[in-house]
Amino acid sequence: MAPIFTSRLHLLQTAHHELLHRPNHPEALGNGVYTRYAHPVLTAAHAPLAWRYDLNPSTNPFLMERIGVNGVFNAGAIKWQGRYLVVARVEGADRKSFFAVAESPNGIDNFRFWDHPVTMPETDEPDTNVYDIRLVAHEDGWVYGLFCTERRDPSAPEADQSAALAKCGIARTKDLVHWERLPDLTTTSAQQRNVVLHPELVQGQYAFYTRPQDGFIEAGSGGGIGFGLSATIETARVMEEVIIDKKQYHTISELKNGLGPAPLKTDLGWLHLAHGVRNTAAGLRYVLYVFMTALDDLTRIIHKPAGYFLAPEGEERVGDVSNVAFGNGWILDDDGRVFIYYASSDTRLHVATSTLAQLLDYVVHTPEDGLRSAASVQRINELIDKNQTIPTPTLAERVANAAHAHTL
Ligand code: M1P
Repeated sequence: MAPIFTSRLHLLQTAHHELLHRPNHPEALGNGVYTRYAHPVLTAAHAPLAWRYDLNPSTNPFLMERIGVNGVFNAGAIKWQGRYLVVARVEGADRKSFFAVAESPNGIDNFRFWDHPVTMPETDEPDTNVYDIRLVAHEDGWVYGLFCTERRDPSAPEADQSAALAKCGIARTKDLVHWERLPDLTTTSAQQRNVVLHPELVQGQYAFYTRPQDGFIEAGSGGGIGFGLSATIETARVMEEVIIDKKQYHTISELKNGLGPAPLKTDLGWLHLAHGVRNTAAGLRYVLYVFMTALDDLTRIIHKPAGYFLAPEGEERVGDVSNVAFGNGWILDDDGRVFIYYASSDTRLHVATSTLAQLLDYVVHTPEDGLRSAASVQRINELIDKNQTIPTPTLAERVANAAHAHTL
């Protein structure tokens, strides 16, 4: 065996092993709503060596990478037979995305891809690119994956090689290995991305959260998070979309928004994670926000904290598409912990942990957006006034509090 092959193989395997086994640890303090973790849970470097290298020394004597992986991000998530699974968007150096399952024993580290990426069947109209899957364990017994399928816009002139059509692809599985592809969702909108299946039937029908838009990038006259029903999932058709959360001037969702994962059912309402997009001189900025809809009316928002829940920070701000936080997967665990899988800048996948109790407190008690600077000042003044009614702790209490903080 060529020495260069042997030594490179050893170095590659060692580095890969260390990366996959690197313990993750929570970042200090945080905002009390959720806890970020120090390391991304998945990156391009987590992709198995066997996906990227021909490991035969006679056909790859330099042990060079044959197939490049560019990024691992925007993952759906599910707790499956006691394991924490994400179905990540893996993007190759060739710009094609595909899905791959990675699992972890604890949801925060030691994520490892299954041996093969997902073989997603195609419809009669082959997908050029598939991405951003939302996993839903539906009450009908199937696990559904709804994702964006993108194809070149057939009406675009030959000179325009970037015009694309986005639709919602639908597939279902019982084991996350074998997927049955169903026809793409039909709606009245020109384009659809960020479509999510509600986990329960509504009035005996399949319920979809949509994001109608006119163009591939611009929401245009469409936009907002929509909601509609389809009598069947086998040929899903949503002919009427009610906008439940519209884009709004001078908010984090001024340009567009879209739902993240399927909502979590709670005693207070359906808890939603979504992303909002605004334009800046430096390009689009994607942040995550949270809202809640009524249990008896899925189109009625009953709580919506102002502004963002999570925005890209530090290194998260830089990547292939910088200044992007995007989340399409979360897991509510049996003990009330919530694992929020969010990607940064279309490059890597992170986790933040919270609890249902914290998220409910956040969604119910965070002030709503007053939509004017004066309203924001008024909210702060109200908080200051409230805080000024709290008695100042004595010196003895301050010393005791400091001692307690050290023990945490
Ligand atoms: O590049 C940022 C995101 O852009 C799109 O999101 P949206 O449909 O809301 O514009 C998607 O392509 C998403 O994958 C990507 O992270």
